[in-house]
Amino acid sequence: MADYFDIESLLSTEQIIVRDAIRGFVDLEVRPRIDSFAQDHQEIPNLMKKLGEIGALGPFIPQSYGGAGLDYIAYGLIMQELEAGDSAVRSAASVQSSLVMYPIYNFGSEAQKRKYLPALASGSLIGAFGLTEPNHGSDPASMETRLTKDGDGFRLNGAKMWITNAPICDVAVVWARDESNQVRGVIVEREMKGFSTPETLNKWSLRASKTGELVFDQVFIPKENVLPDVKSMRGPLSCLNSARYGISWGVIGAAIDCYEVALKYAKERQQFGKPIASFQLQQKKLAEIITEITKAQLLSWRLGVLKNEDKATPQQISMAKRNNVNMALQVAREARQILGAMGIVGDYPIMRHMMNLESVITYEGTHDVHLLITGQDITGISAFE
Ligand code: TGC
Ligand code: FAD
Repeated sequence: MADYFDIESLLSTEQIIVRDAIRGFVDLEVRPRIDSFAQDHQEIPNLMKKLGEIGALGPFIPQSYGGAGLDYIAYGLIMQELEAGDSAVRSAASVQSSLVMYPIYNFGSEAQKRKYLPALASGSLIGAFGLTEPNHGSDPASMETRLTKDGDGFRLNGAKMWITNAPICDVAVVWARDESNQVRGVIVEREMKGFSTPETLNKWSLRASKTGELVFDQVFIPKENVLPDVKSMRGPLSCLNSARYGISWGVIGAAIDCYEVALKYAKERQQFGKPIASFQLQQKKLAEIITEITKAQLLSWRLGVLKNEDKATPQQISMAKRNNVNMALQVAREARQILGAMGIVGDYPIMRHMMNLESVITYEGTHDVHLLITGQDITGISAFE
C-alpha cells in the first residue's frame, strides 16, 4: 500500500503483523466479491463471525473479555485495511468495537461485560448503536426516546433511525432520557417484546451494509440491562470519539485503494499514442492525491500516538475525522475521472468507495459539525447554543 513517507518504519512488529493479517483477509474475503454484494444490496455472509475470527472486533478490549488487547495504532491499521476493501466492512467492525463493546466495557457492570463482550468479540452476537432519531441527528442531546420506571425495571419508548446493522442485530446499545432527564444507556436484546428493526432500503451508499430503524413500543428493560456507570451525553459521545478515531484511519484505506487503481490505469491506458500518465494534468491529479494521502497518514499516526498515551482530545479526533474523510472523498472523485468511463463501472472499486464515503462524511458527525467543534475549541464560543 502507498506509504510515501515510510510510516511503516514508525510501526511496531506487532502492528505490522496485525495489519498484514487483515490485509490478507481483505484480499481473500472482500475484494473478489464485494462488488456483487454491494450491487445486490447484501452484506457479506457471516461477515461478523469472520471479523471475530481475525481479531478485528474490539481489538483494544482486554483479552480477559475476549478482545485482542491491542493498542490504538493497531486498531487504526485494522480499520484502514478493512476500509480499503469497503467502508461497509469497516463500518461493521467499528460499530461492533467502538459503539457496542466500548460502552459495555467502559460503562457496564461486571456481569454485563462477562455476558456480552466475549460473544461480541467472536462475532456470535451482532451489535448496533442507537443514538440518531428521526428528528434529532446532529443534535442527539434533544433525543425523544424515553426510559420510564416500571416495577423492577424500565419501559423504553421511542425510535432510532439510520442505524447500522439494525435489521440483523442481536443486541443494541440504545441511548434514552430517563425521568430525571438524564441520558442513560440500555442494552436491548432482539427477543424483547415490542422491539422491531425495519430495514432502510434503496441506499446508493454503503450498499453492502444493512441500515435500519430501532423501534421501541413499551419494551420492558430489566434493570440488569441498564449501563450503570454513565448518566449524561458523555456516554454516547465518548463512544463516538473511539469510532471517529477509527474512521480517520479507515478512510485512508479507501483513498489508497482509489489511488493505486488510478495510478495503474493511468500507466496502462493509452490516448494520443501515449499512456495518459504522461500527461501533466493526470500527473497533477496523481501527485496531489498522494500528497493528501500522506498528510492524512501522518495526522492519524500522530493521533494514534496521542490516543495510546490517553492524550488525544475529542477536538483533535474531530479534526482528523473531518480532514481525512473529506480527503478520501476528494481522492475518489479525482481518481474516478482518471479512469474516464471505466470509472463508473463495478469492475473498478472507485465509484463504490466514492458513494460509500458520502455516508462516511455524514455519519459520526457531519463535515459541518466537526468544523464547528474545531471552531468552538479555538474561539471558546459554541456555535451550537
Ligand atoms: P455539549 O453540551 O458540548 O456536551 C454535553 C456533555 O457531553 C460531553 N462531551 C463529550 N464527551 C466525550 N466526548 C466528546 N466528544 C464530547 N463532546 C461533549 C460534555 O463534556 C458534556 O458532558 P457533561 O458530563 O458535562 O454533561 O454537547 P452538545 O449537546 O452541545 O453537542 C455537541 C455536538 C454537536 C458536538 C454533539 O452533539 C455531536 O457530536 N453531534 C454529532 C452527532 C453524531 O456524531 N452522531 C453520530 C451517531 S452514531 C453514528 O453515526 C454511527 S455510524 C456507524 C458506522 O456505520 O460506522
Ligand atoms: P441533520 O442533523 O439533519 O443535518 C443536515 C445538514 O444540516 C447537515 O449538512 C449538517 O451538517 C447541517 N447542520 C446541522 N446542524 C448544524 C449546525 N448547528 N450548523 C450548521 N450546519 C448544521 N446513527 C446512529 O446513531 N447509529 C448508527 O449506527 C448510524 N449509522 C448510520 C449509517 C448510515 C449509512 C448513515 C447515513 C447514518 C448513520 N447514522 C447512525 C446517523 C448519522 O449519525 C446521522 O445521519 C448524522 O449524525 C447526521 O444527522 P442527520 O442525518 O439527521 O442530519
